[in-house]
Amino acid sequence: MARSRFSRRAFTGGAALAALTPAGLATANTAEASTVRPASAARPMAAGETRLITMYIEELPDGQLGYGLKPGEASVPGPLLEMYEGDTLHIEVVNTLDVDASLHVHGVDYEIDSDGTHMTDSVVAPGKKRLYTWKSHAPGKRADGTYMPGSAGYWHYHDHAVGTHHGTGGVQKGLYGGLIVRRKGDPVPDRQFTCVFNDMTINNRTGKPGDDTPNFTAKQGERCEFLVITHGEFYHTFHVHGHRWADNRTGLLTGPDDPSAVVDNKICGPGDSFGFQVVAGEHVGPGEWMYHCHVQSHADMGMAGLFVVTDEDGNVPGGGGGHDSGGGGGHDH
Ligand SMILES: [Cu+2]
Repeated sequence: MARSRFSRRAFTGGAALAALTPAGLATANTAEASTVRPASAARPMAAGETRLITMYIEELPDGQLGYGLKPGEASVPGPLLEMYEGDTLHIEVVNTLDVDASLHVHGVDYEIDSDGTHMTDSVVAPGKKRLYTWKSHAPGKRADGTYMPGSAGYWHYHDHAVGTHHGTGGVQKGLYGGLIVRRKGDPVPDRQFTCVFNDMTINNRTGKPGDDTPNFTAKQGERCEFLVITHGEFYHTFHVHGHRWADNRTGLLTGPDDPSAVVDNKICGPGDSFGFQVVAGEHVGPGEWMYHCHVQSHADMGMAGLFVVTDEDGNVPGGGGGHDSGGGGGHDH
């Protein structure tokens, strides 16, 4: 059986009104992106922990921009960060660019000087460092008796300074990444995948020949966690073949009476994020399961990749077998 082939068209970049020109059929995806959990420096914290990490903002050889945990290791997306509710994460951001850059986060608590915007004078000047502090909290009750939600969720961070007053250029070029905040007792995955729909790209890869969209590889039976983030100018719908999840905080039903809808397709617009866990190949077996934006023209323009589920030996039926998962879990996301 031939590997999946997607009809693609070129995306000429950035702006909302970017021209979209046909480029015909491209070869199947070969890019691999797989993170074996935990990625060492981004490891989850023990609840109540305080930790300091350093994030480097760098220009990549192809002109894109990324965050990285070590010099020379910036990537698009940036490293997937994890906290438990109650943790404090200090992030020293080193800006190696020649323009202001920053780190702005969704979902967790921070004081105004960690906002990461020009408006609050909390950006990092070229060649400088700045400390950002994120905190998270467990759910509880407010003094007035109302329920106070905890920080747990599938969140994300991004630049808010490069290119325009709001960081539009930084986000376009790849300055974004995922943040997962867990609640004590949440199931922990075997593998994690960050999928960012950014304008008409996935993780800033266009799906054009030589710029394949990421594939996410797992073994049958592994618990896989997807974090889906959207940036840019368009709304998208994330769909994965053969797998489904609960439309709630964790993507898992809490029991037979959990009223959450079970879905396999979810709409997401700029700034949104959601996540879920699935068991790879559960009830369906190994295979090259497509994931893609279900806005048809977006899929046609290249917003599609593979969730590659292998058997125990790393083979995929009909798929040519193997699909080396990116150097044993090197995390390309
Ligand atoms: Cu789309």
